[in-house]
Amino acid sequence: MKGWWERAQAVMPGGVSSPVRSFHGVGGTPFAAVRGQGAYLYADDGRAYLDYVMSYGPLILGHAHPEVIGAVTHQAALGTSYGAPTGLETEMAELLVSAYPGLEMVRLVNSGTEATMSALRVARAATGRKRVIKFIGSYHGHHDSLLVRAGSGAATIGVPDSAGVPEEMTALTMSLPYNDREGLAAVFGNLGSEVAAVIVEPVAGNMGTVLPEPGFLEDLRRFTQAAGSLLIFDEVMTGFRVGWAGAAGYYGVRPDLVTLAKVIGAGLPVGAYGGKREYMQLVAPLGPVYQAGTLSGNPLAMAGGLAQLRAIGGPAFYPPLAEKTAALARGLEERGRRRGVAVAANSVGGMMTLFFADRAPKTFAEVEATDRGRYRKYFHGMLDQGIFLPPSAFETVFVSAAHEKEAIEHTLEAADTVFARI
Ligand code: KE4
Repeated sequence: MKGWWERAQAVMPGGVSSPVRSFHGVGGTPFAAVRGQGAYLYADDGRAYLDYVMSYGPLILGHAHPEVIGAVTHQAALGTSYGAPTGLETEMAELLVSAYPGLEMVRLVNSGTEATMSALRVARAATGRKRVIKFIGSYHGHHDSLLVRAGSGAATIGVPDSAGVPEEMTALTMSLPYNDREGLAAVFGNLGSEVAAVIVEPVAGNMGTVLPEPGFLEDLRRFTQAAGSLLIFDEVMTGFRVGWAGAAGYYGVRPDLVTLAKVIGAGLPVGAYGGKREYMQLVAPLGPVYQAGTLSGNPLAMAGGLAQLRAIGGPAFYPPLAEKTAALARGLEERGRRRGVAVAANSVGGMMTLFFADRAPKTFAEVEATDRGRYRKYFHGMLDQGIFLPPSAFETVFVSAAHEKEAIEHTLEAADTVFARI
């Protein structure tokens, strides 16, 4: 589409429907995508990119997986939305309950933002408390309470605390450094009885991939339990990405509430929040916590998500994906260091990030201290070689089942060329 970027910028803020897509974090002009197939994304100028953004997480089987497309196409012919309960959403809810540790009841919504916003409301209603704790550099969607010292696009464009959010809305939100076990102990020592919930990305993915230090998640479980606060695992990104039972299953720590999205919708708008029955029974129409959505449980999203989850099939899908992802991470580290470039990677399940630093960051402050100028050069060097990485040092690389070993090898060779000149 000739002059599409000028036209887009004329009628949409930054020309995009979500800020990170604007390349604001790396400079340059984004391409317009027209088709996805397997591990490849096709631009309107005909270029094919080996894709490691993968719609920021949902496409764990790759673009346009035949079973997903078949299910969505079939469902579309039956209608796009009914405004009435469907068997599809029950099947989705039953699948999530069967897969996720401690999940007894779930509500489907249309995005990760809706899921975390609603989970927070349930936690505040369940405890009768107001304060919440989040972690600096984590992103839980763009609702007021949690758009505080946020990661992802907010950090990318330098607005971790958004304009337009009254301080009254964030006064009840405390932010701690990720992995800060001492800080956590201190806050719970002083204010534990006032804390409604801690919301955490059990693997941080919105400051690049940052892993929980041993004991961090266990401390969160222990402190919240002792204080009568709820522990919310925001698994919008890690759910069905690091394992069939999410990060809760992977690390063996069970939250009170969990939020999911991305993979469970296979690229269609979806989110979910849920947990113990005692909490979810507070949600309307059963209880006093109001939450609703015109398109919640949408049949197309349910059909696509169910097809993807059924094609994944269960826990056995993840070890090969994790090994492929770890091989990419190790290979990038080896080639960067061989070229004298300080690089370090974090990787778990089908997600990873290469940081331009001597060692892999454990907090947002350490991510901020990485060489983001070099990341920009790396991003564009790889893009010139037909490899599309996240256009921000605060995002995560997603590997899918469609990324063959040859594609990983090609990526490593391309990176070697780029490391040699940045
Ligand atoms: P959405 O409202 O974008 O569906 O989900 C918000 C959200 C909540 N929790 C976690 C852990 C998330 O990673 C996200 C969204 N992830 C970003 C990627 N870093 C979305 C990309 C974008 O904003 O365009």
